[in-house]
Amino acid sequence: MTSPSTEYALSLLASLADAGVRDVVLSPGSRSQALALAAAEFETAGRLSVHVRIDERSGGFLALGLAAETGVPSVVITTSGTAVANLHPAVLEAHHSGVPMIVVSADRPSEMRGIGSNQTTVQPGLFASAVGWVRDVEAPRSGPVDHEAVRTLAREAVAEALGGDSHGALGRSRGPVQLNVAFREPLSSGEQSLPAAHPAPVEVAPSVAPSALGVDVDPATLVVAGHAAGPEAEAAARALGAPLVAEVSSGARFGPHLVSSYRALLDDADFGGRVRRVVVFGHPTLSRQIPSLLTRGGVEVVVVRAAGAEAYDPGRSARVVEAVEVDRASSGVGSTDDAAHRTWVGRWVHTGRRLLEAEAESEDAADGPGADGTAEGSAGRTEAAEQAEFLRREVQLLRRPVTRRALAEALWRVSWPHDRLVLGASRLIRELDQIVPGKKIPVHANRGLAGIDGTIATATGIALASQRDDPAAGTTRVLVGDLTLLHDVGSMLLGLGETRPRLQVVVGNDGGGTIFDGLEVAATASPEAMTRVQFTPHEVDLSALAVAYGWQYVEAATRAELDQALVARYDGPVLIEVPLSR
Ligand SMILES: Cc1ncc(C[n+]2csc(CCOP(=O)(O)OP(=O)(O)O)c2C)c(N)n1
Ligand SMILES: [Mg+2]
Repeated sequence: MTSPSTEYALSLLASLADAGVRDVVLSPGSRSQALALAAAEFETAGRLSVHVRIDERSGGFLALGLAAETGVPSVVITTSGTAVANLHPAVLEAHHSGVPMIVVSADRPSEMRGIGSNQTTVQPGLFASAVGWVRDVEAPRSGPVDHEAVRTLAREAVAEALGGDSHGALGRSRGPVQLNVAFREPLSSGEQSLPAAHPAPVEVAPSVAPSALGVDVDPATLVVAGHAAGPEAEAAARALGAPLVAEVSSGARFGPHLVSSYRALLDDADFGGRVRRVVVFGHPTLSRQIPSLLTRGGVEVVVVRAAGAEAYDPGRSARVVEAVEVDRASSGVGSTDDAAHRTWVGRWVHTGRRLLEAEAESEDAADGPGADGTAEGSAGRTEAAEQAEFLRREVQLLRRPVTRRALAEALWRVSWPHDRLVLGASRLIRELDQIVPGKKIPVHANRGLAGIDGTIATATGIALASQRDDPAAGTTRVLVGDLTLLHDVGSMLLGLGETRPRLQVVVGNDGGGTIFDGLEVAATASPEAMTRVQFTPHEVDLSALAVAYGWQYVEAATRAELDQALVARYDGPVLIEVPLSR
């Protein structure tokens, strides 16, 4: 005997899979049992990938990572009550970073709401304005399921998560939606017969024409690529003849127009001071120089709407457009203008590069005796002696403790286009942003709200999706601070039967949140108070955590150990701890 709950759950999951959904994340619960058991059947039939997590907070961020990597809405199923609320951080991040996600929350039927029933609260609307579409579905009754109606509902959920309307036109940004489904007893039945597959993935396409942007040296133009700007930003910089300031997770940090050491240049009157027009792609969050430039008088700002819900417009005066098309017709590209463009771009690129090299040399020099390789008294030495001296210095360097800069450089150096790099919030992403050169590699980060939460789960989702979909996929490496790791340590829990990804969690452990040491108030506040309430010190044994969760563990205290740890082969996930000084 089957039950209306199970019939409905089967119809809903079949419809979501037909509409293009590939990943379902779920956590155990009673009210959601019909959905969970149906999901297991769809996985056995090869029609959905199912991921099980005990903690809905991990489940929510796992769904976010899966969707961030695939671009396809992931489904996350929860039981009723606080279980739903545990998705809130991931839902907010998805809203602000424009990642498509479908929350399917199981609920009590209407007759059990509002009377103090166990595990029952007001679930529809729980996420307030963070979800663009909410449906509260009445508990299925006995009798045949209206498959057509369920199919329409599922397609609508997918289209809305992708930022489209039911006609497939892109109307708003991508993001999370909520389908609240009530279930009445009996909550499921063991008998499951799967509806046939009728795949018809929902597709949405932009319906607006791109705005034209003239190619002129006057106004002097700069392209800014914030988080998730994508390669369009790099192409636009070339087409406009403009320097490119690209944050490390922009997906546009490459190409001949890329500017290194952009903070220093933006602060300089001779560079940043000359900018008269800025074209912004993505969501810049990593420096104070960019918002300050965008709010300066006399600077025209064009913002190409990014994936997240809010357009980035710190000066509240930008021209916000859906896309830009560079209008070459109005320019003299190829004639005198071209030389002017080359000069404008060339100064930024070359000066930026020189600044970066100078910084690297001064860090090397400050990095301990014998590090700078000064060739004092080298005159008259034999070539063999010089070579021996060089090797000695190299070995010394490799034995030296890892600095933040060395950590950032090492991670960037070992990552390739088939790998994934995920950057946690806090100091280390800024370190990378300041020093790593251009390289076309996939970099993820939760920059919608820049929370330190959910980073391990997000990275797990990225690793699982990339390694399933691409047989040549490499390693996913996530770089986090110690507090960021500890905040999401529960996401290291991979239950029996769950896929164990090729994931390296690289944790720069400085014993607390050193980002707060850089706050202005740190200069005058009581050091004890700063340590207690901002730095929040701890002495957690990270190797013991790794053991507890069944992960491999490596400590990489020197540069040689770090290089080795990053390229070693592991069977499953590994925690690589890098001690850093406060
Ligand atoms: C959920 C959440 N809570 C609090 C913060 C504020 N916050 C930003 S960075 C940070 C400390 C991070 O410390 P750690 O991960 O050790 O990095 P470090 O700065 O030491 O490199 C905190 C608490 C946040 N971004 N997100
Ligand atoms: Mg720290």
